[in-house]
Amino acid sequence: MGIMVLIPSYNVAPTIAYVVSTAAKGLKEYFPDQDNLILVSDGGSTNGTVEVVKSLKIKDVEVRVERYKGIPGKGSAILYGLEMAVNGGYDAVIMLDSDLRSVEPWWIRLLGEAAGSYGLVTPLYVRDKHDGTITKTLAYPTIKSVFGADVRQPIGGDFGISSTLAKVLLERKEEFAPDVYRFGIDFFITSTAVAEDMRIARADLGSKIHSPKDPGKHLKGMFFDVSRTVIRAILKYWRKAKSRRGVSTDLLKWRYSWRCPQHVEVDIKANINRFITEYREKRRLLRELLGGYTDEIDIVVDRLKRGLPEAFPDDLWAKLFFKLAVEFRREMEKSTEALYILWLGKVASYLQDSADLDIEGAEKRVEGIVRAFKENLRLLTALD
Ligand SMILES: Nc1nc2c(ncn2[C@@H]2O[C@H](COP(=O)(O)OP(=O)(O)OP(=O)(O)O)[C@@H](O)[C@H]2O)c(=O)[nH]1
Ligand SMILES: [Mg+2]
Repeated sequence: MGIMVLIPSYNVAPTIAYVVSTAAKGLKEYFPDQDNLILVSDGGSTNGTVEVVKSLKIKDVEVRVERYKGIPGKGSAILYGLEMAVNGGYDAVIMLDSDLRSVEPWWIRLLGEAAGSYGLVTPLYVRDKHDGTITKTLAYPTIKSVFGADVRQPIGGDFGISSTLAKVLLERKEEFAPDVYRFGIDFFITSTAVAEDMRIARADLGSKIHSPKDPGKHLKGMFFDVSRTVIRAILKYWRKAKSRRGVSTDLLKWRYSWRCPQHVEVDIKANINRFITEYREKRRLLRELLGGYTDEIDIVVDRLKRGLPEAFPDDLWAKLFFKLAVEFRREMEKSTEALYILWLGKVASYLQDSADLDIEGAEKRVEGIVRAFKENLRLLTALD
């Protein structure tokens, strides 16, 4: 059959034409003589996105733009496309973000390996030390420690999904609702592929250059979607994941890749103050859920104020996260609210520590978080 390139879009008129035409080039060059399709799955854009796609004159590859129904969000757009791909008999689905500037035709070649040897191809990018803070502190440490899979970008967005995985995802999506319809979709995909024993690859895509966002403004909603999905995946897949530790992932490379991470500017002081303010407001909630740990969190606040290194120790972060993951079964709303506040503190501490580090140095800090997660896995035996 062929490959479907699936592009979720919402108000991306300035960037969508480039992504669609690059995907078309990649399909024509690397997967010729097949019935390929580019599906733009739009969430009701009001800035002319749909009109831009319709105006493109692309030859030899079918391009469609459709409006999905249901809960607004990236996940709804993706699940709509997966359903169409399964019904249409496509061999694989390649997801591409619609705000990408750095996508190249050969990305299609590497991600398209999901039509052959792999259940899931995940992206691997060089990212700024300040970028991807949900990945660094939560998604990556979890996939590497709890699931034992070395997938550095488990929520990277640009995936290659085999038809076998697509079917499993559609069967299981409701168990991850409602966050799976929003930004929980990526971790749902990765954790399900690992739990189902699929072969996983990492594709070295170079750099991800896309529309910048103000982390302070946009990350809160995304954090709730992703963190709840990470916890749901731990609760659902804990037993399978335990027996799956040590899943190896192949590295797929192209002849070249661009290494120019997109710069992300952060205001460290503002991050610290935000955490302290939120913590003071919600201290009672944290005491209720985490009991004696509030004394240790008070020390974190003090160390952050004084600009001391490792103000929020990795070990404490891992313990608190696992405790809240277990608590999630009883108190979902409260435990994610508490986790959000603690995460603000962990990010502030990470930003302070990595201020003078280069990307490699910061990467070592991230591996420290992974180690702490591994050392505290016993806290999850409460789920046995
Ligand atoms: N259809 C649809 N697409 C969406 C929606 N929200 C986001 N998207 C698309 O999902 C993709 C990823 O969204 P972004 O907002 O770029 O998020 P991101 O790049 O993963 O996140 P950051 O790394 O924080 O910038 C883009 O293609 C968006 O256009 C939505 O509500 N509906
Ligand atoms: Mg983006």
